[in-house]
Amino acid sequence: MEDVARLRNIAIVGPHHAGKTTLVEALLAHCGAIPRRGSVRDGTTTTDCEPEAIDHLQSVCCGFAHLACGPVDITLVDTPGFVDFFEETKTVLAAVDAAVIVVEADPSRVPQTAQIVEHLEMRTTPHLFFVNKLDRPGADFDATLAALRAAYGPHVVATHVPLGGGERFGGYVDLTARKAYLNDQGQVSEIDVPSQMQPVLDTLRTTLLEALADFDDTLLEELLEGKDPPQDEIERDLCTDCAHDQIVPVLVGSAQENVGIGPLVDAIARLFPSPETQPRRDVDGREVTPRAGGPVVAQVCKTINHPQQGKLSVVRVFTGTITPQTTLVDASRGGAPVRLGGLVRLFGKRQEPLGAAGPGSIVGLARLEGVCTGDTLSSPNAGVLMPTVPLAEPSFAVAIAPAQRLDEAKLSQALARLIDEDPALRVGRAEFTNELQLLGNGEVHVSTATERLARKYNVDVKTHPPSVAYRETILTGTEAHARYKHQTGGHGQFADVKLRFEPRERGSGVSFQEKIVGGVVPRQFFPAVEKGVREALASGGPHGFPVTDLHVTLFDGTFHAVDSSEASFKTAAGMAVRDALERLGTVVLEPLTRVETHVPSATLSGAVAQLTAKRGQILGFEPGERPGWDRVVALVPQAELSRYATELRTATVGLGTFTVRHERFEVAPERTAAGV
Ligand SMILES: Nc1nc2c(ncn2[C@@H]2O[C@H](COP(=O)(O)OP(=O)(O)OP(=O)(O)O)[C@@H](O)[C@H]2O)c(=O)[nH]1
Ligand SMILES: [Mg+2]
Repeated sequence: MEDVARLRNIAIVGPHHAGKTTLVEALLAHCGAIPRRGSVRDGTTTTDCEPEAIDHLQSVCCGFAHLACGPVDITLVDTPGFVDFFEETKTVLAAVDAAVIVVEADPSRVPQTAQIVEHLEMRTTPHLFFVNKLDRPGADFDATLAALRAAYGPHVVATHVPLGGGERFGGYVDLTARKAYLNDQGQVSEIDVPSQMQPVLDTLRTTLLEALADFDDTLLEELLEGKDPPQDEIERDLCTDCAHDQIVPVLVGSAQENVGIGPLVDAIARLFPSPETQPRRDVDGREVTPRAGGPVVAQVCKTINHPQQGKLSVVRVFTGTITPQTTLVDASRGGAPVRLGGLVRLFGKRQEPLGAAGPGSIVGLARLEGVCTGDTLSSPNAGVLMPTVPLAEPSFAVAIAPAQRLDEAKLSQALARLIDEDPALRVGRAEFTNELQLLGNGEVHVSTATERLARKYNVDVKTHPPSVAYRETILTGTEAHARYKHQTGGHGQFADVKLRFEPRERGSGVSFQEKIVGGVVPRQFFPAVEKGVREALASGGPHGFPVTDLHVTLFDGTFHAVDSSEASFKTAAGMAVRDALERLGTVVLEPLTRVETHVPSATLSGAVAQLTAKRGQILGFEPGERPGWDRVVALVPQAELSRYATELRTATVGLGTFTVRHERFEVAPERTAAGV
């Protein structure tokens, strides 16, 4: 079992395509954890092991790997960068102690780091930036650094700078040690700092020292006296400040070309804290300190359902030591006992059996049925519950049905397993249409889930955009008379009704009343008439949609002492309804949705234009939750919103979010009504 001080639990985070999976591969190869690096393009990386990731050349869930490097044992969590998968990343961040944010050497990509940085800052998780892809033509380190500092403040400081850039990118300069390293085909050699770079390096080094001096008075005095502080003092400050999330170092490199990997390993080992100094708090605010002995407290940060190997719950052990024999309970489910089916360490898709997992470790627990992501597992009576990460409401839905009708039960089982693995997905019945829907955080999230359904659980499904719950109504009133008379051998059937139809206000539904005088229709048939009316309206008007917002009165009729029955009155009522609707004609009502959209102010006009183009009616503007953000409230026809999650992202560099709520039904414009 490792000593807790040796452990580093690091998430590799950052925007889509920044090079995270490639960087993990480079780190593993650098430290000898894998003999040869794989590539994203060939689908041979350690952490993109799910077929859906390989097919789409992008990570679709978190992947785990570990490496031993000198004095430290590092667990790396490769996270998916695509915004749809952010909820998964959020959950796993609760299990790590620090994060490397990978960002391309392109200032226009910096805004895409906002969500993750905000989350790390909220959790005060120590982090650093790794400016990647410096080998690419057009790579611009200076502008990227400036954009990072502009976005996140002066405590974001370069500790390394590239030697050249683009095609001439050849290595890096370590600003604290004032040493330059040339990278030639993976061979690193120290060279003299190029003299033409000296002025820039001096400026950047001063910026670094000044930032450190904000937290160290001795250093501040030395700087004021014009002294050059000794390197060990700089290093010490950097370690303390980074571990306390006060300073955010910026490192440089190319994951693909293996440049800057050594300094990154070094930074992870030296600047980032071990679990020893990162105690967590339980839901009551009590500190959970990592100790090898004593009761176990662990929390599930991810669930993996493997068709063959079964279920695996990935946990972060906060305190205590788990062995395959340890007795654990699920504290989040009333202390239900759980049976450990094995203890493993994850390396991509490989599972390595473990004898014990001490405090601070991230390990897999096999076959824990009934245990979900977020659950606290502990020794019995530990009395500790860890806080869970609240997940965002889904923003995208598809209607889902099995391709084969007989697979209905199989589908609902498979959906349950799918949600077990990815709690950001939901399954529900749509309001008004009662359609079965799969909901997630975007089109890609949901389509990845349906691909997984087919592959892992062998259920082929049909999906389509959610049906829009159109309705019909009448705009004027009328009366209708229907007589139902049928003679079949013995008993006949007879019923005669006169119904009055009047429009009602929007949203009021259907109401029914009888105004029969003199018993021309006996009381016992009133419910049958009402049932006939309601069923006929619900089964659809001339356009085929349920008819609503009207008042129906039974005001006259006749009956036959022998032949009248409830069934015949119900039939007659239905006939009267159809006759009235045919004669009156109906208008189509469409559901209007209240949309609250939250966007960076710079993208506001685009977001508003988009809503207006969707026949949206802007209700108002409010300042956003963060500075530089705005909220727009609009009323938009539901029919226009099926791809809004994707379209809004396009209009807001991937940052916009929204919530929706059904507001009311309104008469659809003729063009829309004709098209449905
Ligand atoms: N030129 C260059 N290309 C790189 C570098 N790092 C990654 N790439 C390429 O960029 C693409 C995306 O790399 P990934 O490692 O999949 O990026 P990612 O951040 O894991 O992407 P997601 O998981 O989808 O968010 C791949 O084609 C890589 O080969 C780099 O340093 N230089
Ligand atoms: Mg990836």
